[in-house]
Amino acid sequence: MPAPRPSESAEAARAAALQAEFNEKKWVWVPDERDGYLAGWIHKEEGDFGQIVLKASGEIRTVPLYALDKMNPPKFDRVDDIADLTFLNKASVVNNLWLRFGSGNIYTYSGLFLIAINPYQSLPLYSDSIIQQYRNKRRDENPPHIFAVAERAWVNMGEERENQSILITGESGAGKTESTKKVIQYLAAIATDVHPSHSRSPTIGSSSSIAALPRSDSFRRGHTVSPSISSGSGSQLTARGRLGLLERQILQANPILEAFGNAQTQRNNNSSRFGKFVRITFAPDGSIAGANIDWYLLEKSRVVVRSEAERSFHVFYQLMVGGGALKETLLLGGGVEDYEYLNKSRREVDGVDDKEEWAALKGALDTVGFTAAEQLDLFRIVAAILHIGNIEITSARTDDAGMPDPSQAERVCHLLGIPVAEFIRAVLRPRTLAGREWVSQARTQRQALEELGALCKTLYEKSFGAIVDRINVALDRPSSKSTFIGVLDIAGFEIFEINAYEQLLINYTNEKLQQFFNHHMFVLEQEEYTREGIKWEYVNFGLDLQPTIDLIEASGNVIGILSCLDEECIMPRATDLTFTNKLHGLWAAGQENGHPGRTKYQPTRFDQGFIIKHYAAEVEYHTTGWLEKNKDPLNDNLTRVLAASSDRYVASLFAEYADAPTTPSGPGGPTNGFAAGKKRGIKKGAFRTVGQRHKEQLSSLMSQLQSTQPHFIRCIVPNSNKKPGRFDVPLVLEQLQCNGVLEGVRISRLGYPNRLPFVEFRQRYEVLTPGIIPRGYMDGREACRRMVKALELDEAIFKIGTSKIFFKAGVLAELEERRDLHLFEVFSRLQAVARMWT
Ligand code: AD9
Ligand code: MG
Repeated sequence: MPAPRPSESAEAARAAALQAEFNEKKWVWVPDERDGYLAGWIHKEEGDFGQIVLKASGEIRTVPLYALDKMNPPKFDRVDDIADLTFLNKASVVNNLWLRFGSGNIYTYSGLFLIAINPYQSLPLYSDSIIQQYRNKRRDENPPHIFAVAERAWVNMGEERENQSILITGESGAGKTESTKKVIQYLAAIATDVHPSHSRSPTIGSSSSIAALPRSDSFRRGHTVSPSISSGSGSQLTARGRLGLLERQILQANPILEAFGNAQTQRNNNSSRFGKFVRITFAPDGSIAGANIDWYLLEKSRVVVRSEAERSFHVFYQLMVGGGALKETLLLGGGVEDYEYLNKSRREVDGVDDKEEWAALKGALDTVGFTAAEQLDLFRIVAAILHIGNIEITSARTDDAGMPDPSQAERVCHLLGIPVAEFIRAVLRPRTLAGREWVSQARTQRQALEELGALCKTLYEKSFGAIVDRINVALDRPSSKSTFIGVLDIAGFEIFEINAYEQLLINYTNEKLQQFFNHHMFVLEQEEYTREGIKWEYVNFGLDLQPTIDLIEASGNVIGILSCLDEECIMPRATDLTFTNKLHGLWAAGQENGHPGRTKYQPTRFDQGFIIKHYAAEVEYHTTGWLEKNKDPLNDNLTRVLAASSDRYVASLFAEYADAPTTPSGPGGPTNGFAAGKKRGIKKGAFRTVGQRHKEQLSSLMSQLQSTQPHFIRCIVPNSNKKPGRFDVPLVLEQLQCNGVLEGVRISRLGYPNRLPFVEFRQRYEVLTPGIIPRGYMDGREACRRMVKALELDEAIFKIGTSKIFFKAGVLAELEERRDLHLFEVFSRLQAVARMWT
């Protein structure tokens, strides 16, 4: 055996010294309100309590023993994969992330997860040479990285001809969208790299096409806290023209989506206010064949209201600042301050030039292939919304709403291609059924304003949907031979001060995604154990989450929360309160008839609401406004006017209402388009509730995901100030709980989380069993068997497979300690010998 190099032996000595110091005391993690956990050692144990000396301060604390977590030996510091820790507890998980983050490693594996911590600064991690470093490499050949995940998806797709998905979740501002861009950047680079001839761009040919790839906007701006708004991705690319048209179009779809779907919020200057699933399809030769985008839950209410510190969607400001002559066509005089829907809250974002972003948006629309007329359609809707916001509604005699100056409505109607008189009537005096008579019913000022707000939300959402459809027309080239890699960028679990219907839908989504993860992990574990010929008897932990899911989505014999809400939406005189009481009643009945979700529900005692036990936490929901939020918000007087618009685009947005009944109707009063649709059996799809639509979309997403090999990325916000270098332990812990990383750790502990190939086990621990393994060749399995016997390990804490040995949590720590003790003795003896010679 070659003698170790000096640096190696120095390193080994340092490690041994650390371990020796570690062995002197019983190290533990002590929970601490401010810092999460503090390192300390047990000074004394008395009954159920321990006296702990804190390492940093020397302070002594008395802590119940159950609250303490064991510390991993120093050998495990900064491990690439948290699953390799021998003590798998919350404190060790977060400590490892903290240590790594402190040394510039924002990526860490935790079993099947890649954890990505937002660095809030430009790190040199995404260059051309880094892409090359990850090409054709296995996960364990490189430090953890998002490129390694993309690489694996790509390789698996090629080798197994199986679709892949990459599921990215996290809190707002955690870096999901940046991560999505990096995955797509990597895939576009390698697909072009592998098949440069495929690209249709004439300038292609250089093998280093990666050099032309976009950096994230924040990097381009070279500023940590600066928001990354749409333009960056791809604009450099276009300028250099290295990639083929299709690849450029795919990358340029993003700035369009971000202009219309992102906004500045308190947590993120470029916050996505919708979820998306982007599938990149590949031809059998590995070249990009097309792409397709699905979207979820656009926060359309933002066009009307938002907190004072936030903005509406970027496009409004871009158009107002950059629109130039187009503004005249759209009758937009003045500036942002002149529009009610923009001037009540923040107007600018630090470091963002809306004019520049406007140019980037126009460039992206051109690249993707939106014609001038199509672009005008989109901006006409944006302008119409601004004009609607400026319509003045007054309260005249009695309580009736009035519109003293119709000129504003005229502008709106001009842009939307609808007759002014009908529009005004639909807003101020819609016709409704009273008994058997059709009558015009006057609206109050508030009702009329709400109707206008609802109109803007619907217009915006429908137009957003049309934009995505149009992008798909440009990019989607389905073919039976292609396979895809889908990237899901969707908001993670949310627990706010007040949790509303939106939170229920997003948390329901995350519950399903977590179940998908648990199930996937279960299947993989089972496969591994079967491969290794090991018996195990766990229950499928994929099923753990089913009761909560049933509670929310069940329909048919037993009904869940969403169906209950749907039913209540067609009941005359129903209110949020009657809905809540009905839910409570269902739950009470469920206790008797055994509703699968009964243990996961609880009525709240004082507020109008209920509590759901999610995997992440118990969340209290307030049901105020749920009926309205779930219903079609527009009265059908208005939708019919819009469906009959002389403008082709506007009419197409409302086409589903075109064959709605010719008379406004419904038993429930003025705003019951939904009820009317239900009652009269209007063509399917016309009046789906928000809950129904989401349930269907989610189920379609889930079945797509189930046909893929999934990869999981969890993004983490390290602090609430968007600052580099700060790591707030309690904040990170909360996220690890909500995003399923700790759930993954929990289920891995049910099995034998640490596994070593026979060779590795023998190499490291053979020193502890001298003379047990004879010289010369010995079968790895047999060697392991002899070693564990000599080590006197309890049968219950290990399993020997066909190529690996599996351990329960904590066993490796003990072996490390024994190994160190042994090496220390050997070392002392050697030193004694050395002294004799000098
Ligand atoms: V939201 O739910 O859409 O509000 P995301 O998408 O999770 O949120 P986003 O990707 O937009 O967050 O990241 C927020 C900001 O963090 C970016 O604008 C960057 O300034 C910053 N960021 C995120 N990831 C990285 C990174 N890998 N390197 C540098 C980053 N900066
Ligand atoms: Mg985002």
